[in-house]
Formats: sequence, C-alpha cells, structure tokens
Amino acid sequence: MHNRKVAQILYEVADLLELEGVEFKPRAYRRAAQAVESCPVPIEELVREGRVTELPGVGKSIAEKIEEIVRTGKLRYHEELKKKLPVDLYSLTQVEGVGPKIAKLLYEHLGVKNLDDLERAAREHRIRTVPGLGPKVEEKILRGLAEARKTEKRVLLGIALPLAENIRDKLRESGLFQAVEIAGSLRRGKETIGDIDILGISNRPGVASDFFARLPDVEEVLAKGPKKTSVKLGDGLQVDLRIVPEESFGAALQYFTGSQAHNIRLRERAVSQGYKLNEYGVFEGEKRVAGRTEEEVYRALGLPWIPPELREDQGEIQAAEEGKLPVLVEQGDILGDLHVHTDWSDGKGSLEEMAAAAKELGYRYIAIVDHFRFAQAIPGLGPDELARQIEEIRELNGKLEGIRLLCGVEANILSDGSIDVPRELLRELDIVVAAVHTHMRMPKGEMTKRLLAAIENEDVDIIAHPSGRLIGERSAYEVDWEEVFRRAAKYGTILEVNANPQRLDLRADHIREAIDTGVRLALGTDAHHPDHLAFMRYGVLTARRGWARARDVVNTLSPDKLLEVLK
Ligand code: DGT
Ligand code: CA
Ligand code: CA
Repeated sequence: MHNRKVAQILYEVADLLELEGVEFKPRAYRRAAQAVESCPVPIEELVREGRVTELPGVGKSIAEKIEEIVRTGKLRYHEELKKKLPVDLYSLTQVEGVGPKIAKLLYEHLGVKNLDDLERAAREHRIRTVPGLGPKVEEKILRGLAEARKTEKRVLLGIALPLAENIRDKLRESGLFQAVEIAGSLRRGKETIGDIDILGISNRPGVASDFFARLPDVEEVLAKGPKKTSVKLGDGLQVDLRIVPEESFGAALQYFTGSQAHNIRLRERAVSQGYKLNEYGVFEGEKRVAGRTEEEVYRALGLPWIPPELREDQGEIQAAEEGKLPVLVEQGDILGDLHVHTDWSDGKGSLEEMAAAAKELGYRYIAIVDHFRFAQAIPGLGPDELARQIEEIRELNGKLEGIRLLCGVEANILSDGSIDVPRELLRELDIVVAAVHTHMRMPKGEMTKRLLAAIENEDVDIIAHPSGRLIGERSAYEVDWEEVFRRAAKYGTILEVNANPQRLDLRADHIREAIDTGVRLALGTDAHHPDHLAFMRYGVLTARRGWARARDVVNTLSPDKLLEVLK
C-alpha cells in the first residue's frame, strides 16, 4: 500500500463529506491526505511503529482510519460514503473544471463514473445538456482532460528528488562508476517529474547496468543494455540510466538535462556557427571540439555555462550571450525560514524543537507563524493564546543562542479581504503572514480584490501561498496576477514562495514576473514538523527557476536588516 494510494482514499473521503455538506471534516481529511502523500517514509512503516499521529494534521481518529487502510487495503467509512456516489472521484476531480459537485451532477445525469466516461460525454457534447452546466463548462472540462492526461503519471519534485539522490548515491558508492549525475527535468528543478534520468561513466558497463537493475528499489526491469537501462520503481516511477563515454559526458549531461526547447535553440545556434551539436559533443566536421564537460560545450558555442533551472528557452541563451545571466539565489544564502508552525496550532513540534532543528540547518532565525483561529474547529490560536505565545517566544529568545524566533501569525484573509487577527495583536508581532484558507472558489474579480485588500493592509508583511494551488490536487485561484504584482510592489508587501513540494507557490513563471515588477519574495517551508524545514531546497529550486537572485529574497538578510524591512 503506497502512500499515494492511502492519500487518494482520504482525498475521496474529503470530497464525499463535502458533498454531504459536512463542515470542517473535509479539511481535516484533506490535510491528512496531504501529510500522507508528502511523507518521505512509507506509511506502512509509521503504522508498524504506531507513529501515524506524528504526521502533521493527523489526530487519533484519522490515524485509526489510515491504519485500517494499510491493514485491509480499504476503509469501511469510505466504502459507506461511496455507496451514494460510486465513481472514481479522485481521478475525476483531478480534471480542472470538475469539482465534487460537478462530478455528482455528471454521475446523476449522464452516469459518468471515470475519466473515460467523462471524455466520451464531453466529446459527444452531452455535458452542456446537464442543468446548471453549459458549453463553457464543457469546453473547460475538455481542456482540463487533456491537461490531466498529461500530468496523470507525474510525480512531485519533493518525492522524486530524494529517490533519485538515493539511487545516485548507491551507484556512486558501488565503485563501478567514474561519475554519476542526475539529469532531466529533475536537474532543472521542475515541480513535477515524468521520469528520472541518470547518466554515468563506467568502464564496466555490463556489470554497472546489472548493479543498477538489481537495486532494492527496483520492481521491474523494462530494458537492459550496456548503454541504457530502464527500470520501474515500486511506486511506478521510471528511471533511465545511460552509460556514456567519458569524452562525451558533458555533452550527454547537457542533452539529457534538456529542456527539449532549450536543446533545440542551442542546436540552432551551433548550426548557425558552423558546428553540429548532439549528445556526443560539439563537432566541426568530424572533429569533436567539445564534450567532456558542460562548461566546455557551452564555451565552444560562445556562451557561459547556464544553470539547469534556467534551461527552458525563456530567453536564457540570449541573456547568456549578453553576459546578463542572473546570479541565482542559493540554499546557502538563506538565513532563515519565514513560515514555521508549531504544536501551538496544527504543527507537531514545540517551539524549542523547531528552533533546534533550524539551528541545526545553520539558520539564524525562523518566523513562528501559527494559524489564527477565526472559526471553531479549525486548529489555531485564539487572541489570548497568541498573546501568551508572544510572551513565551520572547522568554525563549532570552535563552536561545545562535538562533532567534520571530513572533508572528498566519492570519486568515477573509472573503472581504480583511484580516481576522485584532490590530492591537498584530502590532505586537515581528511578522504578519496572511493567507486565503476559505472560500477559494471566488470569481476572478472578487478574488483579486480580496488579495489586493490584504496587500494594501499595512499590518500585513507577507502573503503566503498566494495562488492557493495544490499541485495535482487543487488548481490555483483565478487572479489578475499583473495587478497583484503591481500592487505588491507599490505597497512593499512581500509575496511568499512556499517551499512545500505540494505547493511551490508562487510558481516559477509568476516569480519571474513578480521580480520584474519589483516585488520582493520570502521563502518559507510551511513546516508542520521539524523534518519539514528541509523543504527549503524545493523553494530555492523554484525561485531559481523564476530567475530570483539573493537580493530578491528577504530571508537572505541578516536578522536586523530583515526586521527593518518588516517594520
Ligand atoms: P520529464 O521526464 O517529462 O519530467 O521531462 P524531461 O525533461 O526529463 O524529459 P525526458 O525524460 O523525456 O528527456 C530528458 C531530456 O532529454 C529532455 O529534457 C531533453 C532530452 N531529449 C529527449 N528527447 C529529446 C528529443 O527528441 N529532442 C531533443 N532535442 N531533446 C530530447
Ligand atoms: Ca525525465
Ligand atoms: Ca527519460
């Protein structure tokens, strides 16, 4: 039972409960599903060790349900709920334009149970005949279907990267390779990964390929040869290992890192300069003039080395040519995490534990921004608790060495754009993060107004996960981004790059647009557990894909400078 499968059942329970008009519970199940999905250890292991409640957002009751799923492969509660709507709700709601309510309508009127049914109904123009739906909805669903088919089998960066690094390290340690590197979309830091590409140099390619094919994570060998071996891992992810000659390793690394669009552009450049470029090298006639390293390949084409995160044919080759490549922000530039939860709200670590974990990472500060409770049953601090937490943090800061906790809150942006935390409390805080957590399906104009109101609110420092998307799970709000970025720049409101692998929000192209408009960014992991602080790397990768430099990111500043900016 893989984590993903368990998460799917929990997501379905959330949707089914929502359809029944149940309050709060859907959110709890969704949070649990996310926690299971992004948990780096197999859920079976947690069940075996009785540690399921360590997952953020998982209390005793949902933990028991997770245990039942792992034990029996299903959940009675889920089966019971499903009787009223026996459809593949999980897959259907992956399609943009199809939420649980529409899925229910489509089932009741057209008998749509799965993606194939949905596709048929859309193509035959039957969706527009359903009361309440129309041609516009039908078109949106058709577009969403094409997109869903494409992303169906893609895996989150945060899942794929640790898996790939683990394989890479085992290959390196085997002593059978002179070099091993990760290539493909993973090296470019893309938010989702189709398959893992690994390149190696080996003077014993046969033995080396065998070793790879026999790694314990491998479930199935799809193809095996001295040059290329493809395998499938337990959770269905494919890994391609290519063994290439030393003299063309750089050219192969360049080629298999992609993107395809970048490669095509680079090849055109090579041709226009009288060269040939392929995965074996840069050639002048029959003579290889470069290929051993990537630097050599780019240099032969008159360019500096281009960071993989920029290789998307978005103007990077021209920037390289003009000597205008940005010096991208690096993990080492980040001096603190600006989005951290604790067990005061729905996190699993105490203030002390989160501080210790942050110190371990070499940080100088973290912002404690626990949820504010604006409605009952949503775990969060009330005004009195927040006031007490502020005192406790101040006291703790007196004792802690080498790390400083900033007092903050994650306030809710209500439907009218106002903030739910009382002003006099906001004034006590070092940092105020605000985010949308409810009423997410507002029309574009209203959602834009709502965000703008929060941006213009002088008490608000940072807008967290501005688009609200959950990759592969929930699409972003409809928002006029240009206007949001303009206003954020004008009012000096910082926008977050949420580093949680399921969010990566803002996303890369929005980051670039925001920076160009003059917006400053804050990187935060949204950690609900000490281990989550390590998500920062995904935020850094995403910021780099958005062409962000250290100076665009406020948490590269020293504690004093940061506090000045926040004032
Ligand atoms: P993915 O796996 O869908 O997340 O994305 P990539 O970029 O890893 O794509 P993949 O695994 O199909 O191929 C790895 C790289 O190899 C790709 O980024 C560029 C290069 N490549 C693959 N096929 C072609 C091709 O037909 N033409 C060119 N120019 N490059 C290719
Ligand atoms: Ca790939
Ligand atoms: Ca591949």
